[in-house]
Amino acid sequence: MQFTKEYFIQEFKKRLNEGYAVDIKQASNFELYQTLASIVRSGYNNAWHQNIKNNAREGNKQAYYFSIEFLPGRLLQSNLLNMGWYDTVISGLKDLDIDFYEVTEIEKDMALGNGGLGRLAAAFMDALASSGLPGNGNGIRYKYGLFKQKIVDGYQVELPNEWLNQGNSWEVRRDSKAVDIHINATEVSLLEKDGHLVPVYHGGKVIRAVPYDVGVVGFQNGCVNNLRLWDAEIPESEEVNYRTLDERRKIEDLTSILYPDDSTSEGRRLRLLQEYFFVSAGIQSILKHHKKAGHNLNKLADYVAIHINDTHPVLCIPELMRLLLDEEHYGWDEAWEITTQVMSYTNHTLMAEAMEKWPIHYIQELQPRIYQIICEIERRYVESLEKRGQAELIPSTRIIADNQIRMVSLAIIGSHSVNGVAKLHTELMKSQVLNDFYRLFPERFNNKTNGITERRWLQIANRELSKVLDKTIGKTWRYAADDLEMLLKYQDDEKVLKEINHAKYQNKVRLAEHVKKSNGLKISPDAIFDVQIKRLHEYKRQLLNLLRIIKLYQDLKENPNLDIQPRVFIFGAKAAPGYHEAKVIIKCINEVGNLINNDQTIQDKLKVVFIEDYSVSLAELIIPAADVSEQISTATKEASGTSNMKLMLNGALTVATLDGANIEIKDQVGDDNIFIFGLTKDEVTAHNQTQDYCAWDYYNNIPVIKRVLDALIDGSIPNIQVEGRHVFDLLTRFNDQFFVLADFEGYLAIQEQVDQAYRKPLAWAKMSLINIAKGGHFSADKTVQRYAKEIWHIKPVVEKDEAKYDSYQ
Ligand code: B1H
Repeated sequence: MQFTKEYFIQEFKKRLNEGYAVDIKQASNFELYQTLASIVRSGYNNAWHQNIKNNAREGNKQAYYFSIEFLPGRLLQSNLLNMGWYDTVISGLKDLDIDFYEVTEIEKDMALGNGGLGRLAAAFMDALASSGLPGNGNGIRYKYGLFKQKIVDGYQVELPNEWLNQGNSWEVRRDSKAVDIHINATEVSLLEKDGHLVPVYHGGKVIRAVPYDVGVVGFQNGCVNNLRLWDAEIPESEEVNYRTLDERRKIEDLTSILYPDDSTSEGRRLRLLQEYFFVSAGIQSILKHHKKAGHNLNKLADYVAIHINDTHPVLCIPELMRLLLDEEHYGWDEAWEITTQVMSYTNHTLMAEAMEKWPIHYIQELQPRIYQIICEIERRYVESLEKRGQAELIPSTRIIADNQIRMVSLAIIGSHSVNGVAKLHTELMKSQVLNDFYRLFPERFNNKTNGITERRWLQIANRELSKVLDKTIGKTWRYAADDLEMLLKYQDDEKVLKEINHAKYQNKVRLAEHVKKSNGLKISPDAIFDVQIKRLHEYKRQLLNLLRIIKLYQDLKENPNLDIQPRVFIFGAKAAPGYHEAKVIIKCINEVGNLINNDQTIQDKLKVVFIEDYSVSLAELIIPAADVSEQISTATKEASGTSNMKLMLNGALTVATLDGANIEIKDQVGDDNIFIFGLTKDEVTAHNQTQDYCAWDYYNNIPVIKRVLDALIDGSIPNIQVEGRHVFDLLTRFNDQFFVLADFEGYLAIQEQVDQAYRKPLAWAKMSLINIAKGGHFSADKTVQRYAKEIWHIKPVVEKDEAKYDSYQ
């Protein structure tokens, strides 16, 4: 049946009445939302079911993306868009006098991730389905998403994010697919069974992993893939072993929180258990499926590609080995061959402190058999290097060292592909941090620059600009992101440039309304909206931005008539709960904001807005309103960045260091349409090698730096006695690990250019247009298509066929 507006209205009324016994006038937004979601689900369920059946019947090779984080945000609008129902539903609801956008606000963000890494995993889910590729996600169904951030007296306060309280409309619990996981055995012994020696686990406990599946709807192609998130439960047969509430709670806790407190050994053990839990559940489930389809495990790599997203799921490697050896009775060599053919790994960071290492005894306690297998992988690896005459590479690349398991080593040794997430990152991986591995296995290393879900960031988030695009270049860009380049023809067309500026202005008005409500602060859409939105981390250098704000404020205090373009500095950032320095920086941003925002003498030329509880949904509001995108990490530190891509696609101009994917953005838009400054990777590397950097020299010799830093400690910014001193010390006594002071003057100079450029609205709009036009380059569709072709060797199984979602019952 064709999904028409009339049909939708009739169905909507019927379901609302059946579900809630109310009519439209009485219904709450929650009831309206649930009703709408149920119609959407019914619209894709059949395609979902068919897709699973087809893949099994045709024996299509499938990718499984294992990630400890998935950060999809809200799904209602993107499902509607992907199904091709968006306009019909909006118009139907309008006829019913319902405000669609108000209804969408009810949905809680699915925030099962911290930042870029989790968002990338969600983008890849969407892109796989939208490319008709058979790809599944495998992760954890956390009861609490990423913490809810409140700012109290300028400090970050973390509150639980109970996103599941009102249920999740998009998930389906699949009891029949549950699997059991054995942990904490105290001993493993070998027993003969059916002519094989099999390990028998003594002691320990069994946990049941129950999957909740979320349908991932492809963009107007009828392809619905599966995102499988696991929850932990106590199996009925084991109930007597969990007698106290405390023991039961331990199991519930397993999937409660996204990032358990890693300052205690209990928290760290819990995190490791989470890693093993979703890995074991996922791999068991894949093998079951494979065997049920009647395939031989010898041929696993013809049907299955398993992707390890950062090292968190690396236990995939020993777990698959365990199942092949112990349950399927393969010999080591054959099992290893299968495992390495199936596994591939993405590295997302080269920061030493983020490289996972686990104490041996944690893994031993978790599962002694897994530890045995890791030891054997290590033993054979060391032996093979000795045989190859490359013993000198053993210490730096071996898996077990200093009583710790190095997860990166395990990942690289057990995979056939290792990729970085931007060209520079891959180059640094090969030439510096993982160079010894690169010398051993050059063929494994490759680059896959990140991408973004352009449909969400443009079609859904920026309807104003989308309308301008439709009018100017037609609608093909909605399907093929590269067609945005057609816009280049209009770079000197005054009418189009004005329309682009106007769209931006309307988005700024919308954001200003939000800021008025949330922060009680009036900001003018005529000012430059200068945006830095990302996790708070010293290497991302929110501090560099803040120091410049202080500098501008000092200049204005000296000369209130200073001719600068009014600017609103907008921050959105969460700090990891245990990351003290990051929290100190948040406090400083807020107090500098308080001082500036309440000072009448500077005539509203500066405002500082810290938008609390930054999320995917807030990003959808902020990004379309941004004029300037701050991408100012210390060169070599940001593996890729993805907000840089979202912001350029929405016409913001980037102020950037030559780091991560900023470099590729520059290559796309050209030097004239981006503002580059700062130390290069070679300069940073040289400072690190020679240890010649002296932050005190900058403080003592450069008056503008001294003046700004002194403001942190001389009481001129109220309420940061402790925090101001802390930041001052980080930048001086602790020698400014991220070269903030070295880059400060370059940053001031480039921002002066931004100030000048903004004064010429048409020239600015032209640069903005070029950024939008080139934004299509960073579509996640293209990125996953490269993974599909070059790493996973999977092929599209669904061709574009919009009609499929219309088989609506
Ligand atoms: C990225 C992480 C990360 N890199 C450890 N590494 C985590 C590491 O909970 N943990 O233990 C969580 C996250 N996240 C980001 O990945 C990079 O910093 C970005 O530059 C990159 O764009 C993003 C996606 O590749």
